[in-house]
Amino acid sequence: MREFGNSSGGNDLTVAIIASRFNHFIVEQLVKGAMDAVKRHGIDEDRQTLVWVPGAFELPLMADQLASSGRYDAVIALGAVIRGGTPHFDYVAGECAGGLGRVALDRGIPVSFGVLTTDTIEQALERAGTGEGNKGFDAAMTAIEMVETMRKVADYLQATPEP
Ligand code: INI
Repeated sequence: MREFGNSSGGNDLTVAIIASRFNHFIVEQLVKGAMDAVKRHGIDEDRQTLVWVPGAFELPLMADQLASSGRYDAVIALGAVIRGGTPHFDYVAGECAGGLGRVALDRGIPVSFGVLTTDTIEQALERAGTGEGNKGFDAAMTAIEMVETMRKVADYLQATPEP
């Protein structure tokens, strides 16, 4: 039995963080969390790029531009879509999630979904706290883990003949 995906290391990653300015006071906490995770992995600052876009709806297009450049191992997308009693929520959140997923599949690199989708500002703040309770931190950890695991699986597939 072969197992992949149970370790992390690797500080040779190049990552892009994209963040939406909408609900900036929440998203800036997610950015801090993501940068904390990236730093804990020992990824140098010159291997990190941070790009701000107007809202969560714009995240997929920016993710696609960065992912298609071939310069990044992963993209970490951060935002906060808060329902606030408007149907706009469903359109923005749906397009954002679907678009980011499509970029990952089209471009073949991890694009992690660090976009809060909540009913209230309070719920969003709870998920943008320090340390463990920060979805930006989680999204960055997920992206890093996926790069590491995809590399290992690629190495394995290349080195091993089909049975
Ligand atoms: N963008 C967000 O990131 N969060 C929201 O909660 C939000 N709401 O509620 O409308 C939001 N709207 C803006 C949207 O992302 C686009 O920037 C805008 O529609 C222009 O394309």
